[in-house]
Amino acid sequence: MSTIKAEKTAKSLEIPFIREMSEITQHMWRNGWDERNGGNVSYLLDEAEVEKYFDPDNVVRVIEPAFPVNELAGRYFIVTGSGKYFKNVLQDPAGNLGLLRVSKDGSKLELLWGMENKAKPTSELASHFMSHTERLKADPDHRVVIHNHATNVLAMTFIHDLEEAKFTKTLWEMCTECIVVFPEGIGIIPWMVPGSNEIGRATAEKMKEYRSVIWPQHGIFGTGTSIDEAFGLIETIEKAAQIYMLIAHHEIKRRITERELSDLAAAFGVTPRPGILSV
Ligand code: 2HA
Ligand code: ZN
Repeated sequence: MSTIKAEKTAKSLEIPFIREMSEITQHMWRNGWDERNGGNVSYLLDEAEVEKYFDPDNVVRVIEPAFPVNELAGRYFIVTGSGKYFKNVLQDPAGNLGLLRVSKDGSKLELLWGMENKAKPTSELASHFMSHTERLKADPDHRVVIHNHATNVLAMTFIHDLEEAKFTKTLWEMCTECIVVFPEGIGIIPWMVPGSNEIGRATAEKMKEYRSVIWPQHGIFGTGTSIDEAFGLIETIEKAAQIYMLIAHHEIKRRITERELSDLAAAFGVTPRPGILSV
């Protein structure tokens, strides 16, 4: 890397939201969840936070989205680039990430920083933006959508019933903390071609009720009010799926019972999704 490029990278990493995006993508890659260009992240930013570091009038490129984004008009996002490798974000944030604003009329994306060398926003932008729209309706503090190929979640979709209630119950039974972290359960869509508006709509439909959605034989979407929350949710689901994959072929001698799950929920003040536990 040239000295100028290294200095530019160091400077952009001083900006908190660029550092967060660069570090979380690196963590996911190290976890083995983002082989090659797998995975994408989008983070809704406060206008005031962006304006601390960037001139909102300095639009470097205008990008046409493949779908209307009226409901997010005027909002700022930092997103990963299409075809970009999570492995590389930390060493070159400006080449792998982009800071975008949805235009006032919702018809265009205005690039304010990054996506150098004509890079485009993530191929899953439809799923991200449509999910942001639904999650914001459910929770005004919502900010982050993360998609990755969490290994054991993916593996589990080959051997477990994909009915949401059954899948959720199994995950709750795998680790004591699960029912507390995702009492609303997990959404699951059918297998679909990724990168399309259709999968975006199906994912967002689930986001009305769930903060996480599984794409069978592909990966997971997790959302939250911060990078930590969205990532922590995926980590917890992936850990439960890992335990399932470790024990699935063994004789089970002890389970967390439905009564214990119910006691846990009561102790932590969460309401488990109705229709999953029978006590
Ligand atoms: O290429 O993970 O779903 C990024 C993806 C597509
Ligand atoms: Zn993917």
